[in-house]
Amino acid sequence: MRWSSKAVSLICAAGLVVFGVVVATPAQAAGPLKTVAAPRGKFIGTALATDSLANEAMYRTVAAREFNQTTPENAMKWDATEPQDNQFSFAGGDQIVSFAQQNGMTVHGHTLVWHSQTPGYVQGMNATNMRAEMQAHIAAVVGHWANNPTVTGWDVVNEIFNEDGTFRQSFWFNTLGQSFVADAFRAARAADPDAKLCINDFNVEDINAKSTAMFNLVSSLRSQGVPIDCVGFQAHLAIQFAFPSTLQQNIQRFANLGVHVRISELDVRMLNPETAAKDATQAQYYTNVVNACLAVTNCDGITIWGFTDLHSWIPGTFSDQCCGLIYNNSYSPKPAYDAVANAFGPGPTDTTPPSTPGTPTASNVTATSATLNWTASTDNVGVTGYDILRSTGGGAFSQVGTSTTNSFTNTGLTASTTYQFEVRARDAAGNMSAVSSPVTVTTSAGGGDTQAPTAPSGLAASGTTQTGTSLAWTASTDNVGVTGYDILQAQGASGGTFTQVGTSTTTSFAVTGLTANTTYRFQVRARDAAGNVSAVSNTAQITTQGGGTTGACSATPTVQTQWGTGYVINPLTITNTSTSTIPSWTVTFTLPAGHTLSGSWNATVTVSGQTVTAKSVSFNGNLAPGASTGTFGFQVNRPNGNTQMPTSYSCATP
Ligand code: 9MR
Repeated sequence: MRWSSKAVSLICAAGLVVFGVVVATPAQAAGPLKTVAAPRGKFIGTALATDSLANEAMYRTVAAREFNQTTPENAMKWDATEPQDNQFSFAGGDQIVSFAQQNGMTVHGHTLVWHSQTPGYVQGMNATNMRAEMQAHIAAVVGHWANNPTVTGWDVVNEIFNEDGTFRQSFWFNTLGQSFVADAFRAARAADPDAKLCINDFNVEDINAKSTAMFNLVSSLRSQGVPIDCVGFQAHLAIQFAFPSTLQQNIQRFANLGVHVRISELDVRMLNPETAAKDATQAQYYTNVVNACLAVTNCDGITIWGFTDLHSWIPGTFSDQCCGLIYNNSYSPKPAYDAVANAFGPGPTDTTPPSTPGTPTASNVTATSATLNWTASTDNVGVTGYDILRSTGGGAFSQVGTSTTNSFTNTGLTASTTYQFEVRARDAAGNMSAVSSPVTVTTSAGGGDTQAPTAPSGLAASGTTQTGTSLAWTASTDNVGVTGYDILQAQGASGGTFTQVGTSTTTSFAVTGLTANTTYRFQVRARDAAGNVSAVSNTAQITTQGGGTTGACSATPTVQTQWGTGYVINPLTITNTSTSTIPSWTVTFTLPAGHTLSGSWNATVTVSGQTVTAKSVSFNGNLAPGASTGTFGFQVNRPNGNTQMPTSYSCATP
């Protein structure tokens, strides 16, 4: 039911008086929410609190009926999981995970590294100890649920930015610098290679300085090979502030980086008292959020930060505000409930299961792991993923993992042991296919191969631009097979340390994110199926091209991503090269023939022929001497395969 003004007045007439507030009691819309969200390929979740789950039957009933995803509101935070150093307590998290498991919900872990709710023993450490403490905490907490397929992902770092896009001066940042972010993601990946690893923040719903800082960080971390898979937009909204009108555009630009996005903590608060009119505005905000997520393929779903106004963080934090959720204090659905249900649905419930996946084939079988591949199944509303089932030595099959592709690597196997694997598919409406025929796999003997691959040779760089270069080398050989290569990078013509910036399963790699006019050296090394690593190859050296400098400022492009018919330059870094503050800047550059601008952010842009002119906006024009802004970027369409890049960058003031 749409919450029309007519309906509002009818319902107000029949309203209930609860705690002195007139609260509407709409007829229940098409639901439950998970039934209307699933066919659209989105999850709909709620934050859950352990005490309410333990004490209130109604809370359990509604949560189980409506949602197919949950994020523990507090139970997996540091103060709950490791209140004293090395004393772990997983009871609260386990309680939520088992409720989720019983009710077909996935669990998103929240949160590993945060400035809040972290005990004092961590905050006072020196850098060496704090880094080790963080890594050990992540290993233990992520490791605890790593083999539980119900726990599908984690908020690895939470709320690391200030509103102006600078790093929050938390004890993490003040002690470790921004390196803690990459270190945290690497530790989480090591603890659970299958978990989706997210960065999460608030006030990043619109395209603004903070969300752009997050965008730049995610893009730079990914170009360095840091394992970051997803971005959470908390969406703690309030009707006294305008709806973030660029939400869809904003989450789309992140999705374009290849990450998944999620609305992670949605609520829409209002100033006291709650009224029917405010509830209607709130409902519209909920509609808008669902529509934005529906419009972006890589938006996986929405977690509401609780569901009943009876239990919400809002009144405790804002004493003059309330009522941000979709059920009222007495568990009656509010207009916001209808808004969510109607935005997702209603639609006929799909009952057709996906076709049975093909029999898996096994490859890369080692003493401890095997990779399975199978022919994808098909489905009328779309296959959303696969369950992988395993039997040991002819015993019963049980689920050992899930995959959203038609491939899966099972690790932690025992040497010289025979297993059987089957797969089944799930569709967007939750229907399950029949299981495939089994494949039999016998792991190799332990101790195994210790012979390293030969060192790769003939490493050469070509196509060097201001921000990147293409590496290619001659394959190495190995007795049990080369599985991939590590790419190592050092800055300067000599000295420095080689660090790994990526991996490749082919004999080439595109390096991105380099600084203009800078010398780099590269090496590669090979890995084999048993985990042996070769010696490094010869060293290839390059110097990136210079950026454009004119007068008081310079403009240096970074090619963030490119595909056959387009590319994104982000950021185009503007630096004040003069000795006095500049109030604003204007950059011009030339697009190659046939290239057209298809989007830009955080500058006022005009195009004349192939010449693009971009002028700073209110928050990124003012630059102190030597200061830079990395907020402006743009996207270009090009004829397929034409790899030319814009030229003639020049920067002027004002
Ligand atoms: O809802 C949570 C509340 O119960 C806790 O007391 C509070 C502690 O800081 O955290 C609340 O959840 C926050 C979440 O973990 C991170 N984003 C903001 C949320 C609301 O404050």
